[in-house]
Amino acid sequence: MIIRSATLYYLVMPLKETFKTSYGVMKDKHLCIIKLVSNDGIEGYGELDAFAAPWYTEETTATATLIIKDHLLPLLQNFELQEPNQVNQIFQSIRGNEMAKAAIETAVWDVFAKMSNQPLATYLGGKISDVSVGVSVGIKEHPDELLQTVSSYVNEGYSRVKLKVKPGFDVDFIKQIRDKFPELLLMVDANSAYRREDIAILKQMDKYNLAMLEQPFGVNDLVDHAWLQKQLKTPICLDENIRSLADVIQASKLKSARAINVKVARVGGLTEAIKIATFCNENDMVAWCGGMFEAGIGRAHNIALASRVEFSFPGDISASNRYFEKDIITEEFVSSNGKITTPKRAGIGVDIDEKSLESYCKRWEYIILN
Ligand code: OSB
Ligand code: MG
Repeated sequence: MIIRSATLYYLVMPLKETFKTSYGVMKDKHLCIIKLVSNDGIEGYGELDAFAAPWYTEETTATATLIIKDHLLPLLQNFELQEPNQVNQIFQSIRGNEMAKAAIETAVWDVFAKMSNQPLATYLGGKISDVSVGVSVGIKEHPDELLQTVSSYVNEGYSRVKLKVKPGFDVDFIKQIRDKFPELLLMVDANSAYRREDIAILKQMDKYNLAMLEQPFGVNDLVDHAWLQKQLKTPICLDENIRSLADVIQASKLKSARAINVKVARVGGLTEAIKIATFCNENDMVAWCGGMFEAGIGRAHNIALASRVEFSFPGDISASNRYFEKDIITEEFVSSNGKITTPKRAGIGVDIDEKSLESYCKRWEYIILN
């Protein structure tokens, strides 16, 4: 299979609800939809989920599209691909830039799954047809406001709730939720907002039977995370620290964490995500599927990945309507009883809603690879 063309659609999608993390506030999701077309005319879709500004990782929509156009697509030009895992290998010559790589790599997986006439989930080795899903809730001004939001998601049936926390917006908020929902599968995500000096607060959080504490310390602080994990019963989950299987191996050797938030975008695509999940499974770590406020295409890739048996813990994969008034696919993802069903048609199994795509699209580029 040879990729013959790529189209990049630059979208800005307003979020239904402003999302606040320890990094700041997000109102709109910037993303690119990538359409690749093979020499046989098969279309594969990928999604570039870098944000507009480099607050989560270094990449932005602008830097990632530059890398895609100037460095990644040229590597695929006239390259006869035998199978999708090759893309991960070919892209090794480009350092970092995982989100740019994932956008192209996932689209290639879609082409191959369509060529073999299988749903992407099956093609990836997925066995679960109803994927357990959770919801990630932003920081609120007051615990009552948080309680209201969490209650509505619990009523919708989500299997797990993740609360964003930062100093001053942590223990009281967690207590309020835990008191009201003693049995809820509850976790928190600090997006790197704490330091060793905050150990007393972190030990307080440890009392609320949290399923995980995600990324409490800095993005390179594997040693500090190991120091913290020794003192907590709550499993630490790493997010920003992890860009590859090699990073997970380091974390495992240092005992920095007992769980990994596997984001397809942050680790450069599906091949690396599966390698990480496999390693975790064999080394007593929990792997689960994270999210980046994906639109329908990125969401389809996440759901396909999460259909593999390694992903036993509910992912940050909510229904389309948790994020956007209208998604860019014709049949939006819905959750029922905390589960989302994997699409049954070949490839990602969802179709672009052209009208919706157009309504969010600021510009597009068509690139011929020959
Ligand atoms: O830290 O997991 C995170 C969203 C954007 C950037 C980072 C994170 C998140 C989320 C939301 O937690 C996950 C989702 O529902 O897509
Ligand atoms: Mg996180």
